[in-house]
Amino acid sequence: MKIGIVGKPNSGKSTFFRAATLINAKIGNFPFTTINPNIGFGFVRVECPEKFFKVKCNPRVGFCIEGNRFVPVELIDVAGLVPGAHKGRGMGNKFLDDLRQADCLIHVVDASGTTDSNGRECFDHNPLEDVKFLEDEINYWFLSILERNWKKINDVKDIAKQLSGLKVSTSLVSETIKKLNFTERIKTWSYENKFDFVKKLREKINPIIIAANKVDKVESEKWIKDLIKIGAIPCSAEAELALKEAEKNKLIKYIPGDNDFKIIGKVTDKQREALEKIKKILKKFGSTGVQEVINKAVFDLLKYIVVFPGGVKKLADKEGRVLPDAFLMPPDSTALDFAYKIHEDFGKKFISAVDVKTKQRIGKDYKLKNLDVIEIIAGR
Ligand SMILES: Nc1nc2c(ncn2[C@@H]2O[C@H](COP(=O)(O)OP(=O)(O)O)[C@@H](O)[C@H]2O)c(=O)[nH]1
Ligand SMILES: [Mg+2]
Repeated sequence: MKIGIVGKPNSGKSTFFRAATLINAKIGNFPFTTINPNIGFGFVRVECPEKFFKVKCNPRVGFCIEGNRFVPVELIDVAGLVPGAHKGRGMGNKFLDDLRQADCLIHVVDASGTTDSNGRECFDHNPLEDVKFLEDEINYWFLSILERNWKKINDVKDIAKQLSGLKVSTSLVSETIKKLNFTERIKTWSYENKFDFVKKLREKINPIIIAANKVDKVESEKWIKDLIKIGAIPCSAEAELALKEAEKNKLIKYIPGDNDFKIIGKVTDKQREALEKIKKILKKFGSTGVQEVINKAVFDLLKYIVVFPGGVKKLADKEGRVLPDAFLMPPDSTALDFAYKIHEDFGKKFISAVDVKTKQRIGKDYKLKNLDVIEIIAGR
């Protein structure tokens, strides 16, 4: 699972990325740290089944705080995007190449309207323009691939072939055409048809969630309602980063995504004042928004679920780790898919499975639910 963090310069992408990937090294085990400055691991937060089983888990990856399990997802801090990127302006082509890898995008928008389209400081820039601009930029990039190769394109298969680098399959092309009520005789398509087609396709392969960032700034009050109306999540990446750092320095107790924190260390007057300000943001919006954005991206946009391997007799692995693993599974995954995810041999030699919470036997076609704990029974 890879999530790209995108947006114009100075919207707060890197701050969001740092806030999301900063973890207290002392929390549990963590084999991977930041891969490089722009790629790292953030986390989705779910209720850990340790509560249900009344045990204490011991994650191999990610971590768990008071029954809140944090499961890693890869984040990419994509270079800033300026208008005209699809024509190669700025870091255009590099940007669009990064997109190829992402399952979905978090669009960090400056909701305070104090940066213009190119990322320069200004007054009163409408953030809704940024939303449209980013979508257009990607849509036009898709379109330019089609247009460039249009002479070679005769049917649905050819479209898929030209867009295969973007993980577009023939069936997805057909499905999209059907949704639009277009003819599969694509040579008859107008320019507008082509644009509508790539737009629909893009929504499927690069879905976008909007983080309405910098809500701690008063200027955001003018825009935030309209942003929420289009589904954006109010967010203060700077507040989340400050809380994570304070937590790391043992000044506060804070669980990422919570609507509150507790001061537990010696803080200066200045620190207390800053923390009080953040507290107000938490009260106003329910959280800093950073965790919510990541959770919404994975669970609402991509409709993934978290599934845990475990056994009816034993929830621990050979090393005695309780509920050591948590896997993100795509929508409609079955028990058999999960067996393959754990180990190819489990998949090949699958006999049956057990829902460990209910102790019910389930077959290979059983559709997994979020937070299922599943035991796979496989032959030798
Ligand atoms: N007030 C406020 N400033 C922020 C927030 N997030 C980022 N910034 C500031 O916006 C500027 C640009 O942030 P940065 O993360 O470098 O943006 P990027 O160019 O999109 O990576 C920096 O001065 C940040 O401190 C936020 O939530 N609130
Ligand atoms: Mg940056």
